[in-house]
Amino acid sequence: MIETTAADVLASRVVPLEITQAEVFQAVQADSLLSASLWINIALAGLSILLFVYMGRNVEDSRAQLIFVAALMVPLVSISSYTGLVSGLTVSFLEMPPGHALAGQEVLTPWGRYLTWALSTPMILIALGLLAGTNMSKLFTIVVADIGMCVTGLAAALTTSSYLLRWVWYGISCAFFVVVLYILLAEWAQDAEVAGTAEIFNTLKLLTVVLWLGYPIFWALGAEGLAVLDVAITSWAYSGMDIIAKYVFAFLLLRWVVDNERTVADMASGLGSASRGGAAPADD
Ligand code: RET
Repeated sequence: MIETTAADVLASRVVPLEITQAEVFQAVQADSLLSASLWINIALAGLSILLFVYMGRNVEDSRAQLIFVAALMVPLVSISSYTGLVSGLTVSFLEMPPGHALAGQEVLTPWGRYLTWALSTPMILIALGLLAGTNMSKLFTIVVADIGMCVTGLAAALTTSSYLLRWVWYGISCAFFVVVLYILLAEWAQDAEVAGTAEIFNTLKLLTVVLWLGYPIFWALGAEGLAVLDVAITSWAYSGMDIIAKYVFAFLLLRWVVDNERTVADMASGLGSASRGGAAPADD
């Protein structure tokens, strides 16, 4: 008589469907185009950290220091994010649901990206908001909407039960993104005029808006969406956009802050008094 133990059931039903972390790691390393897109970001994030610390060594104004800390967090989160991806820790092979172009196939899903965007993108926005002289309610709104965008984007990537629901999550994420774009383009652009930082703010705003629009486009075209582009090409698209949206962005911002520390220091203190609708300063 053949006895079936719990271990046999586990071995026959569960284990074959699971791919170990070591196998994911090997799969990532075996695709040289894919792994190069990750390693290059680890190297650039490391260099950016050293460069930004050096650039900020003499900054004394507290608002300027806060902008530096927020900007420095971007490559710090990034180096952790990409280390998670190359090691296979934050990458999974997920079976796509019926209706998807790759239905039934295991698609490499770098879900760690979307998770860590929930930490890095608020830092970018906090740095931009401080530059624009935002008030607290706009800063709170944009940061919450941004985290909402990243977390629902993560949900879109991880949903394997229904193809339709993947796109529902995608739609919710886009709705959050509209809030982010509105504050950047309408509210903060006006605040920056009042704060006297409009020129640099407008350059960084343009860079941010154009690049950030690329992320949902590549998600939709990549293997997780319509599967028009393959995994390695999509990964390079994200990595390329990351390089400009994070390291180049932060470098331009910090270089301006170092050269214009007085302007930053002279901005109204606190979050709000420089913007329309903020509390009026007392006369006495
Ligand atoms: C997703 C898919 C769902 C719809 C939308 C997205 C937007 C993502 C964005 C990401 C920006 C990331 C950056 C990372 C830097 O560390 C999640 C791709 C709207 C805008 C700038």
